[in-house]
Amino acid sequence: MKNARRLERTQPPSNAKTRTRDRSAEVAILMGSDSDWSVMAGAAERLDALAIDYDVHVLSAHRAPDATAAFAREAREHGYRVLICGAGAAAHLAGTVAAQTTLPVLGVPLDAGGLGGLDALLATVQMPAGVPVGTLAVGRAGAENAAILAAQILGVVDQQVAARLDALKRTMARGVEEKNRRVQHEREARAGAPPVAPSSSSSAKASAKRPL
Ligand code: AIR
Repeated sequence: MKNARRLERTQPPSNAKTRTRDRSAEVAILMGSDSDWSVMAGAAERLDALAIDYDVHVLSAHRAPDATAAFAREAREHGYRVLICGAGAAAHLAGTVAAQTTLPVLGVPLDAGGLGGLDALLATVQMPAGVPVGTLAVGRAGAENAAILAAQILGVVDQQVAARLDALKRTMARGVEEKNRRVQHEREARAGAPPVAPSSSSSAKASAKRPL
């Protein structure tokens, strides 16, 4: 029952791309376990939004070392251009993939419990000279940024992807402007409001909700 619940929560949703090799996905999202999906879905969502084709595979540097090495060795001839690897704990997936390919490898350290993701961060980022892994932040932000960085790599030569990335930047900037407008309105509304008569309980509440 416990396992069933865990799978329900973490299984790639039915719209996740798990294509066969005859499709032309440019990005592969690799994960050390299906339990990583709830976070790595962030990469898939960003790639969807940027209209970039991708595959998703579970591979493991430790539990399936031969399949992992074979995938990495054949990735270029299968048409992939960027490999995103998310793993937790002793997260050697990105490193072992990078050892077998000259494609850019982006590593996403995940918090698999225990050390809050610091274990995975160190395992992913501390690569020896000669075998780079572009390491992103721990967790969801890292997964999303890996997708955006993959798009930026593709966007060096793909003008359509570059244009979608420009649009993303504009959308983010508009979002910040909107947040700033809201903060300024709240401040103005507070400044214009009549002062509240102090009482012991209301002053405690007021200090808990200090104006911005
Ligand atoms: N993992 C799997 N093989 C090697 C590693 N490092 C990681 C997975 C997951 C964690 O171990 O990436 O984050 C726990 O996996 P599971 O399958 O036990 O849930």
